[in-house]
Amino acid sequence: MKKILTLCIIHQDDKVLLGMKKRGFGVGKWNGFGGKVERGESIEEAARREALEEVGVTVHEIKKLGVLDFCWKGKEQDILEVNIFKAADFAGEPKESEEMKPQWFNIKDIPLETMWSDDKYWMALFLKNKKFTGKFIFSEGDTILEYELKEIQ
Ligand code: 8OG
Repeated sequence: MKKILTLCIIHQDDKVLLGMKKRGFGVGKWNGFGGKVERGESIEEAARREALEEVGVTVHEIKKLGVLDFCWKGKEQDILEVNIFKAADFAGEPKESEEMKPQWFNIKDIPLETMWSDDKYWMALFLKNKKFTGKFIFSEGDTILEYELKEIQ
């Protein structure tokens, strides 16, 4: 079974807005904002809704840069498809929610060691506005066993 999720990272000039996940899946990690696509909504609508719910901002133009599949060894049929968007402009003030505590990071200080372990593979492409697809297979937690990642046009 495949679950479709979104991830929206706000990137302005030399900084990105991330949130510390306070509960649930990925707790204790810095990440962009996102979650599951709900019935009846498009992937892009879900990305916008999640940004509003998790950090209180209305993102303006968003651009899909990446589509990554994740699964865990032994359960390869259960795939999380994460659609990664970039937003530059938004309305509202980022504010803490029950799920996320937001913070701006300079791009040279992105806390990759406290993010999902795959993020260090694709973050450079994301920051350069490159499009990419890939697949990561994890063992326990987020230890990467195998991966493929390619830039697309
Ligand atoms: O609704 P929930 O909080 O469970 O959504 C999970 C969020 O985490 C969603 O925004 C997608 C995102 N996410 C994964 N896997 C990975 C990953 O490997 N790296 C990053 N950066 N985000 C991920 O589900």
